Parts: sequence; C-alpha cells; structure tokens
Amino acid sequence: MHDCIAQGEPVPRSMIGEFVDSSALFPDSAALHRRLHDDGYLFLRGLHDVDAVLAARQEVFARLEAVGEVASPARDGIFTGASHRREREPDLGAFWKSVSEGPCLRAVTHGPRIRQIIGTVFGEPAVPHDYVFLRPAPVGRSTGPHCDYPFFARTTENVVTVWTALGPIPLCEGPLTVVAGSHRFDDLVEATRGFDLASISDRQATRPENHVAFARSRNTRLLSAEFGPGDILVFGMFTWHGSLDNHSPVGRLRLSSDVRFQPVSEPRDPRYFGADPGGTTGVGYGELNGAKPLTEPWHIR
Ligand SMILES: O=C(O)CCC(=O)C(=O)O
Repeated sequence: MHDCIAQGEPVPRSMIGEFVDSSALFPDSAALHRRLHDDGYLFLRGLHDVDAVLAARQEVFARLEAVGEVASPARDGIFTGASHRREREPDLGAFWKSVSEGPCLRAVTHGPRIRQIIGTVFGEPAVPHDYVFLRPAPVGRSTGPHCDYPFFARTTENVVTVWTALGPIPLCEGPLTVVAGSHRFDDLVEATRGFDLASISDRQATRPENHVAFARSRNTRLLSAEFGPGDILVFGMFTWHGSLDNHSPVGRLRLSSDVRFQPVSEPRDPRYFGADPGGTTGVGYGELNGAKPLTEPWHIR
C-alpha cells in the first residue's frame, strides 16, 4: 500500500490500510448485510464475469478513441492528452448519455449478475438507478472526500453505491478510497441527514478537501486496494469516500462506474430513473465530469 497519492501528496504508510475482502461471505445475505452495517462498505472481488467487464472497457475506450482522447489500441486506455470531443460531438450531454448507455457497459452495471449480488446484500430484490456515473480519470485527477447521502437519499436512505472497476486499477491509477469508520461519525451523520440538493453548495463549501487531513483529524486512516476487473465496492450513504490521485507512469486512464441500488420496494427518485433521467441538477448526463472533454478540469464532483 505504498503507491498512494492523495491531493498531490504521498499518503503516509501509517495512514493507509487495505479494504477487508468480504467475497467469501457471498451469498450469505445476513453475513453480508452485517458486514456492510459494521464496516460501512463491502469489498467484493471476482464476482463479475471478467470478459464482460473487459468488453465494457473496450466499448467505452473505443468511443473516447473516436474523439481523439484515447490512443490505439483503445483497450489500453492511454490518454492522448488531446481531445476533439467538442468539435465531433457538440452535444456533450447526448454523447455522454450514449457512452453511458452502451450495451456492454450496461450488461455489467445493470445486468442480472449485479442485480443478483446486490439483491443478496439487501436480502430482497434490488433495482439499480438508470442513471450511471461513468468515470474515466486522467493522471492528476481525483475525487475529494464526501458522502453520497445528499445526492441519492431523497426518497429513501436504503440505498447503496456500487463502484465497479472497469479493468485493473492499481493504486497508482487512483482507485476508490474510504475513510475508515466514517459511517459512524455521528456528528457528520446528523449534519448530513436532511441535506439535499437545495443546500448542496453550502455543503461543498464546508466539506473537507483533503483525504489525509480529514482522516487524521478523525484519528482514523484511509482504506483502498488494488482492484481487478469487475471488483466492486458497495457502500452506504453515510460512508465518506473519494478517490486517490491517478499518477499512472504510463498515462493510463482509470475507468470505473458508480451506480446506486435500492430495494425494489423502496420509493424511487425520478431524477435517476427513466429513459431520460435528469440527474442531480436536472441537466441530464451533461452535468457529469465524464461529459467534459478529458483535457478540461472536473467540476467538484
Ligand atoms: O470514482 C470516483 O472518483 C468517485 C466515486 C464516488 O464518489 C462514488 O462512487 O460515489
């Protein structure tokens, strides 16, 4: 765990640990549920069909190759450092929607296998949001610490995020990181409960920006792992997380997706369901970082 950088600084060894691998608990629903409750996350390896995951990776990177962002062969995911996306795909939101709805990608993010896995975690049938966050992250990028409650808990708190590695993601390529034990930071849970879109900018103004400093201030550490293709992290709405920095020595993009699942019996937030979901702000797929040419800086989330 020595290859981790967060916000431009190497993460001290004492501040980083490995996710507990809960794959062996599958398909024991009660045990998985308990582990998710206790740890705030579930790290599940090797449950997806690797060929299906690599087909999704190829599909996404081929679309980015077509706009000049990924070098040939596309499956390697090497960023060219350039982009013709704005000229070739003037409707950036429509382009990103079509990439996010690719059949090979959806077979992984929304197919029977992941529904079965998450249904087992809930102990009842699960439904994914139709709206997908697909993230090709270039070198130098990362996602700062936050929890998902303000985005996805409007109609029910009984939601989990499923973060999927769409290819191998070594530590140097900036995989997901979780602030250990953060789902039990009662002051933050209380402050977060009730937060919604209306107050999102206040929240962003006050949220911690630095993973290591945040973890240190809470007397805890960060967790992460080397992800294989199709390894997933499942976590609840109060778990603070983000990503490490991508510092790939070969300029490889980190490719992952995150999708929310909830029991089918829970009420659905129309922002994230349907043929043309508006997403958090109502703009649709155009609001996502993925919709921006890779040469341009990300929004805060
Ligand atoms: O992949 C990332 O960079 C961040 C993912 C994230 O914030 C999420 O899954 O909720």
